[in-house]
Parts: sequence; C-alpha cells; structure tokens
Amino acid sequence: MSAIERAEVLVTSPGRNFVTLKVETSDGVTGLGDATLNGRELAVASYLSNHVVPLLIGRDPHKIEDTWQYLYRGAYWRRGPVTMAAIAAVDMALWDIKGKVAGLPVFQLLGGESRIGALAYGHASGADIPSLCNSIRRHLDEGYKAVRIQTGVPGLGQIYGVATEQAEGQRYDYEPAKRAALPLEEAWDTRRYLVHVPEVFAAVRDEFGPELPLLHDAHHRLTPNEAAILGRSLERFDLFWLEDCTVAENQDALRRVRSQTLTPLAIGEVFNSVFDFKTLISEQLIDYVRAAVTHAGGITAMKKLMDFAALYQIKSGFHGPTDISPVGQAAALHLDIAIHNFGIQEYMKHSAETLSVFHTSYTFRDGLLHPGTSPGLGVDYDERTGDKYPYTAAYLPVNRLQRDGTIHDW
Ligand code: KDG
Ligand code: MG
Repeated sequence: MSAIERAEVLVTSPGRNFVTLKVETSDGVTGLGDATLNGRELAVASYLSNHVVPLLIGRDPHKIEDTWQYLYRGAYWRRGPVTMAAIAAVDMALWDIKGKVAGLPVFQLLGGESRIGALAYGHASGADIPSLCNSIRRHLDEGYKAVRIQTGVPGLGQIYGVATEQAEGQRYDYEPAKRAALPLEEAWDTRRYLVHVPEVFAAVRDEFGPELPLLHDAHHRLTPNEAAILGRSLERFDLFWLEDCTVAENQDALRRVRSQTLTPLAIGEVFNSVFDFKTLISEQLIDYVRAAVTHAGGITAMKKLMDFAALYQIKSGFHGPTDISPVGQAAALHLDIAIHNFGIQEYMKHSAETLSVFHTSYTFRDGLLHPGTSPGLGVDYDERTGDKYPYTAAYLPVNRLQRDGTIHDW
C-alpha cells in the first residue's frame, strides 16, 4: 500500500508571499496544495507544520474524503480561515497525487469537462474614469471577455483594489504588493463612493456598449441599506455581479439587500465553510459563490458546496486574485471545468517572478481559462528558485473613515 512518507511546508515570496504544502508518497509521487492566507501566511504554515504534517505521515494518500474528515472533525476546533486553508492544502495535494497516479488531470476525476473553457474576468481599474477606460481597453486587447471595474473616488486618496500605476504595459498586483512592516491606512467615505460609482458605470457603458459583462467589488464597505441603494442605482447598467456589497457574516442582512434590488450578488471570498453560505444559498439571497478553493477546505469541500448551490440555481465565481497561488488557481480551474453550475472565474495574471517558481500548465485563450491536461493539478514547484525569495512581512491595508478616523469595514 502506498503511504504518505513526507510532507513539507514551502514558504516563498516571488513578488508576494505564498505557502505551499508538498506531500510525497512512498511511491515517489508528489502532490502540491496552496495554503496562502494573505497577510497571515505564517499562521497557516505553522498550523500545517506543527499540527497537520505529523498526522499525515503513514496515511493512505488515496483516502481523500477520510483525511478531510479526520483533519476537520478530528481537530475538535472547527472552521476558521487558518484551519480551512490548511485542510484545503492537504486536500489539493491529495487530489494532485490521485491524478498523477491515475495519469489523469483532476477534472477527469471530478466528472470530466462540462465546457471547453472557463470564462475569466480580469481586474480593470484606474485612478479616474479615463484611466479606467484605458485599463479596460488593455484587458480587451489581452483577450478578456469580462472585466471587473474599480476607480478612485474624487476626494479620497488611494483606494483598495485600484491600480496606482497606469503606465502602458505595467501590471497591477493585488495588495499588499508593496511590502511594509505595518499595514497602509486608507481613507474612506461611503457617500462620495455612492455618488461616484453610478457615474463610472454610465461612462463605461457609454464607451464600451451594453454587452460587455461588467463586475464591481464593494469590498464589504456598505450597510445592508446602502448596499440596496447601490444595487438599485446600478440596475440600469446590467452588471454581471455586485460583489461583497455588505459584510455577510450576518447572513440575514442579505434579505434586506435582495428584496430591494435585482442586481446580481456575489459573496464569500472571506468565507471558509458551507455553513457561512447556508442561509445565503437556501434562501437564494445571492447569485454567485465567491469562496476560494484555497480558503474553504479544498476541492472536496467546494464540490459539495457547489452541488448544494446548484439546487438553488446559484453559480460559481471562485476567488482568484494573485494572493491565490498558481496551485490554488489550478485547483479552482479543475472544478470550474467539471461542475455544471460554473459562472465565471476571477483571473489576475501572476507576475513573472511568481511564475518562475510555480510552473503552470493552465492556458488563457479568447477569454477562457483551461487547466490543461497534465496529470494531477498541472503545477510544478521549482524549489531552488523558490528558496531565493524569503518571506517578507506584508499586510492588507486598513480602512478608516475620512471624516474622523474610525476603522471601517472593508
Ligand atoms: O486577500 C484579499 C484579496 O484577495 C481580496 O481583497 C481580493 O477582493 C478581492 C477580489 O475580489 O479579488
Ligand atoms: Mg473581492
């Protein structure tokens, strides 16, 4: 019988921090899993190396479901981003191993291809409307068929999720692309934002027409009532989705938003369990599940979550910014291709530095992503290159009200 012989946590920082679990079997097969939790990376690295790796040694690598339950139920302490990212990494690594042993890409083990590719959306943004429009044009030139649009808000400074560098050809990475010992502090004003966003959509629809799928992320900054107001004011622009319109750990609050607007809603990038979605799904309060395979327990848990969502005609929109490693992105793509209720996949290209460590086989063509047909997840990790990039502290920015400095949701 094959057994897990070694498991190792690899921390690297090629442009930004990533935590990867490498699992090796007695037959010499290696599997990779993404355990990156942006800004709290070392907590998961420690959870894995101190509390999970010792439990894996000697286990049958093919028992994916049993291992998932062993780590989830066996720990006594359930859920939470650190625990679920650690379980996700083990889960992905075991699917990677199973695929390699079978000689099949993981999507074949999940039921095979349901589509030729996964519609991807990119991140267009700019300090103002003209620079946003340039960014949208660049995305369309690169082949994107759907874009998320974010801009600066007049009267506020740097805003989360908006590129500061606009020069032609310069790429924008998600925060915290710039390393610092302390989080940056940004100023926020909801009234200014609510006035500005409809103006942005009006200008973009004017320039790019009615058909381009447009998305927008409110980053949890609104109350349910403000979210309903925004949803209503954007209805005429026919969004693909409005994301994280309000803080959703109080799932009941979404009833207010849902009953007041027809703008499609996407929620869940900070969620890590099916229970975070239970009310949202069973009452059809959202249209898209935004969870990340990396943060919500891996392929095993996300497949079940999406099967539950399918009963309510809710689709996937898996989280895929650059703080999801190429391993996590590949895991999402295998699910995207296999499940029936796929919606859209977020796709920000990783930097050349990141891709010098993670060698990927997924492709992006004509706006569609495909995980490729290599056995397993299709990502290799170059340890020699990874070791050249030591971990560097980096944090997500903190958001304060411009008016009086109160810490605000985001
Ligand atoms: O780590 C946090 C980021 O991944 C997140 O804020 C990005 O909101 C985001 C998105 O929609 O990609
Ligand atoms: Mg988001």
